[in-house]
Amino acid sequence: MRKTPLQRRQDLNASAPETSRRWQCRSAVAILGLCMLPLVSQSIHAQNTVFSDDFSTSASDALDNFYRVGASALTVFTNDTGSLSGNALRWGPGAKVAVLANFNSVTLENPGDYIMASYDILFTSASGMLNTGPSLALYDSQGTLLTADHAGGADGAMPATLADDLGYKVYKSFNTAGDFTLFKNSAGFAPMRFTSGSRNAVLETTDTGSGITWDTVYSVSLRIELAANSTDLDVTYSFGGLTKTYTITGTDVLTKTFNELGINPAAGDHGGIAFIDNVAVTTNVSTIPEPSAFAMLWGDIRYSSPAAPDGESAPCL
Ligand SMILES: [Ca+2]
Ligand SMILES: [Ca+2]
Repeated sequence: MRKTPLQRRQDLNASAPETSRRWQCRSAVAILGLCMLPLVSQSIHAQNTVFSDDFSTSASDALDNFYRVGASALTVFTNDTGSLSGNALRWGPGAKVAVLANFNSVTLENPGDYIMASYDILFTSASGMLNTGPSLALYDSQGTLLTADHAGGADGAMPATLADDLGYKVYKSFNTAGDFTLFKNSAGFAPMRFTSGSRNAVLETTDTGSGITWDTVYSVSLRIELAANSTDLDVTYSFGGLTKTYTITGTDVLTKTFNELGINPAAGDHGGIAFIDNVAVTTNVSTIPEPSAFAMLWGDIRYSSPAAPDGESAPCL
């Protein structure tokens, strides 16, 4: 029987809630997809910061994000020279101490994956010693993290949590010959450059002809990238305008996982006064959310959709 215009309008109204619910479900899926796209894209291609500290929240005698490895205490002072800004971490004359920071593990799995650490440094007074200078290291903690200051000697025995670490360290001295060095640290966290043997095996040393000038800010960096053969590590390390590259091969490849940062402005004989600032560790390794986090987000979408006419929840799937 042919329906009247009134009946056809009533039929249309009756089907509207279902149509609306389906449309909202599909919209929610579309919105979720749009929301996830930049997230996934960012995790694959973007540079992610896994650690940073500009010391802006540090009290004068406390380090928020670092542990001390060495007998000398450190202090935070204001210094606005060059790229230094506000608070900076100050090493006193003669201080034999490194600092260590832990961060979420980064594993280099695919060719082109990299991790890079950097900081800015300023020396304001000489110690009269040239066999010292800044170091920067990246380590694999091997599952045992330092979780409190180690106030023993920086050139002495390390606690068990540090004695198993594996990593690489760049060092620039005040000398102009044999002054720029890449170390392999296969016997634990090595705060100083002069402890010999496997503690500080030399991978490469360069005569740069350049010393270090007082009252000048330099950037120090160490970048480790998985090579095209998925086995070697391509390292780029720099101090100011000096840059070197080195490919780590064979048994020198100690680890492809890094979760620990080591810094020492006076990694040799007693140093002068130094300030560091703008410490950062970045990587291009993916940081896609954990499946559990995705499930929670998806659950929110499913159960926030409008209720069905009979009052039951209306999941989209
Ligand atoms: Ca600062
Ligand atoms: Ca360890």
